[in-house]
Amino acid sequence: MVAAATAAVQLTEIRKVHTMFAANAGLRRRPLLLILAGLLLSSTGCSNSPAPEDATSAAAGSGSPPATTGDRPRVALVMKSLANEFFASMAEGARAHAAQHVGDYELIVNGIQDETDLAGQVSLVEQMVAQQVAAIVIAPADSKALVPVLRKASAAGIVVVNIDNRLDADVLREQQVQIPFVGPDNRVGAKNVGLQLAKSLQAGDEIAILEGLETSFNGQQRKLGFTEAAAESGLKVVASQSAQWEMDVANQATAALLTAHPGLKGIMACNDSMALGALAAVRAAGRTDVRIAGFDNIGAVRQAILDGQILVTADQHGDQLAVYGIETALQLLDGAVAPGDGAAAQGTVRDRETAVDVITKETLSR
Ligand code: ALL
Repeated sequence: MVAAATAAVQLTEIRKVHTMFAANAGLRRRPLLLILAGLLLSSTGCSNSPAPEDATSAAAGSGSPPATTGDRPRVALVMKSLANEFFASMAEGARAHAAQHVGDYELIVNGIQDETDLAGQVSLVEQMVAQQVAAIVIAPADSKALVPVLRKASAAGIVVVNIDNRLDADVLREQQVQIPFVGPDNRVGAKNVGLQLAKSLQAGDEIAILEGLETSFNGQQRKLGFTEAAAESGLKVVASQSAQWEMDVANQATAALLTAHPGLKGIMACNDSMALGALAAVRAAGRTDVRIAGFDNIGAVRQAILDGQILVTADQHGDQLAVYGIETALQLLDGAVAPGDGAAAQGTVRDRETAVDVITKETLSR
């Protein structure tokens, strides 16, 4: 009982810090949801936007304005959970880019509120198709489930660019749709993070992996990278389970793991939200000997690294990911190139691999 109450208090504290950093990332210390709602409402092309509370569908409308306003194409950024700071900074990056290229395109920003709301994301794409945007740049919540609706978008003449979480290659092939991918090598990124964590542990030490949504390719790749790092370093993976990218789920999972495996020495979390949830559980259990790794480099985790509470994370430059995707979309809209896959011929857009860097106390203090 006492432990559960302490855990709840610590999770609340970590949430507060998280919200503060998210607000700072989005600027002016407003609560995260308000910032996100603000982002949505201030995006142009959202004339039918509902009240800020309904941020999920704020970019959607029933009307069908043309793909271009004046001679500017409308580009829709469709993200995942807007409760995750990773996507708040992605939106900020995209908006900054749009502001610098006002004459080139008009940006519509939207996303879902819950990591597992696949139907919500499918419906956002449908709404963007109905609005006849010129391009959709999407970080899919699921690597398979989004393909059919994106094929529809593509068949409707909309340029589609996949960022962050790669769509399933087999399903794309089956559905005969070519969508370029812009994003990092998650397996390599996670392996490097895992190796860094291993440096502070000893061969034979027990670790656990907190996975993302099982149906997301980047989550699967990070799990593989962590597993490889553990194997190479002689660490024993005693558990690997999904915490669905979510802080609360990771918090409960970690509390249970600490009870089931009292000798646990490390936790490799496939994103920073889950690393923060794990940290709260570790602190609530009074454990100071459990090392934690994350992935994303969000503000609250940077602070936890500086404070010595989380050991390492990966910076996948979320604020630039959407920008690269938008640039690819604009190139395709230009008509000089066509969409293609990694092995595409000249005159097509190839996949673009983006950077992923290991972040530690040392790199942050440079
Ligand atoms: C992934 C991103 C981030 C994020 C996660 C949660 O696609 O790469 O690591 O934390 O989505 O939605």
